[in-house]
Amino acid sequence: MRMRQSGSPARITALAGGIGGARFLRGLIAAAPDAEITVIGNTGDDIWIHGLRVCPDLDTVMYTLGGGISEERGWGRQDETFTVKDELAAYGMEPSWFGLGDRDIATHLVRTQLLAAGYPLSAVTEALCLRWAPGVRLLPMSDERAETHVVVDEEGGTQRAIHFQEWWVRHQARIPARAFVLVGVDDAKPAPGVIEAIEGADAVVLPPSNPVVSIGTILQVPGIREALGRTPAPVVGVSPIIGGRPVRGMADACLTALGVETSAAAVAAHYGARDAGGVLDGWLVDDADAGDVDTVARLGIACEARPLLMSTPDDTRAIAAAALDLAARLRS
Ligand code: FO1
Repeated sequence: MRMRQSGSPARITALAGGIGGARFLRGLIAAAPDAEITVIGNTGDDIWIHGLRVCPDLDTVMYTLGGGISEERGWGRQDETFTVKDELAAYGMEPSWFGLGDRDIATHLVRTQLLAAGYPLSAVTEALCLRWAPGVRLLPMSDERAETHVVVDEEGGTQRAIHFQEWWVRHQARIPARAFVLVGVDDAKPAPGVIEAIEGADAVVLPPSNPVVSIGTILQVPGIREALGRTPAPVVGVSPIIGGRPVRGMADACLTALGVETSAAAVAAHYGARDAGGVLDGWLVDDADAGDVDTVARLGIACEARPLLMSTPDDTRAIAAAALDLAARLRS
């Protein structure tokens, strides 16, 4: 593995979803300040709202690392107002359940205009990042549209698919998901630079993002799972489940929909060991799940227990450093 003087890997690639993933990335930058970090962002949450293209997970990474995030919400901008949202509601415009902030709308106006001008999402994301300078290269998983829809029960025993955002925001994931469908994924390709970032990395990290609708979505883009299977870089993940519960968000509702137990070991098994056709070489679990270490190790995944709560920036840096340390030991 190419290492910098500071001992951190030279090139790190991370697959990231929204809030938990973005917070972890702040720690990753602190743990490897002179590494080149590429983030492959989930775009399955993307949605057209009032004629604007909204990319929640790309924006959460960009705002969080760029210093513009609303810390209390974990999404959207700090110092935000919702005047336009209220005006749209006054006209009776739906959906009214999705909160577009006034500052945030500027991002979507820029993105929508650049997309309309014919620029691919990867170029648009690069342009938006010129302002925010997140300190990483942020790539969408694909330039093609692939949106997560959720199959839910309807009255009368039929089922229908609703956009992920409607399930997540309007229904707070409280109606059971029968399946997740990534609409358009068959025609989606990895965005430019994505495969190279995986194959050319010295370490690949899976942050504690939602393993189903964030990391799992990225792994569905044709070519990405295969690239993870063949990269010489060790692939180390951080469990998003601590003590049988997700730290935030509704990963449990997502895992249940797939019939996967909400546990650190079950998520590792769900990702699979690389030498068994999966994607993981290493897996960090919280001390609360130290009892899972042997189970995970028997899957062929190196597993270590340590505190995983990202309570402070220094805690987060230490978690990221532990992931990089495990990767370095797996590589040597
Ligand atoms: N999440 C909510 O719970 N309520 C909202 O009204 C909401 C609006 C919103 C607007 C822009 C954006 O980028 C994200 C937004 N989110 C909202 C969060 C979003 O649903 C999730 O962050 C991701 O899709 C899942 O990671």
